[in-house]
Amino acid sequence: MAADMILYWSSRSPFVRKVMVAAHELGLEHRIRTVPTLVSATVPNFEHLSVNPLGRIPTLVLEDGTTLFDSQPIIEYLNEFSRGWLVPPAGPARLRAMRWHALATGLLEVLVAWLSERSRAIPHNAAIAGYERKARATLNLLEQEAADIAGAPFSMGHIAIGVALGYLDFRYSSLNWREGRPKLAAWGEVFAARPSAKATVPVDDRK
Ligand SMILES: N[C@@H](CCC(=O)N[C@@H](CS)C(=O)NCC(=O)O)C(=O)O
Repeated sequence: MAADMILYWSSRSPFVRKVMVAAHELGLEHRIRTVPTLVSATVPNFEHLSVNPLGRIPTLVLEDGTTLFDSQPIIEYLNEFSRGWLVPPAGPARLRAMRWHALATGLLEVLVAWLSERSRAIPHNAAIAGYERKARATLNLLEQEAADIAGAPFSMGHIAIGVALGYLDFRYSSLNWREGRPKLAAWGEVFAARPSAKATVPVDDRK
């Protein structure tokens, strides 16, 4: 089947991974051509800026040329495009999925900001302590809710949580996030065993 969407992509980006997990879950991975794209908050990628003025990935370009920015609307589009089941249409199920999605995507934002701070020549220690505090507090809340997470139908909220846990293993192994969080750790294993998760494991190559 010919690819009819273009995804500006990196094997390291957790936000891109959210989109790729959704694409695999929905059976859309063959409809998307991935374009390896190097982005950075400090070094401009002028070619990519002409596609997305924010200079960010993921960026999805549809067949009619429409450009979508940000992992959430991209996943919502893919779900609608395929009449999928990752975004509950209404009611408490939707609220729960969106709430978990926002919580775990917020955790990813904290982790990415933390990574950038710790790679500075002179890191701001108070900022690093703040990121660690927020990351640990969010993980504690996810542990409290782990039984509900495990029991609820798989949704975009689950994708964000699973990707955040995978990103912790990828970049923050020293945080030992599983310690004291057995229920979340067990759910993390279940997520990691899904074919969509196995097909999208982060890799630290150039892009
Ligand atoms: N809210 C965005 C965040 C995307 C994001 O921050 N992506 C990073 C890569 S992991 C990026 O493009 N960084 C380059 C920059 O911010 O200039 C989403 O969910 O897609």
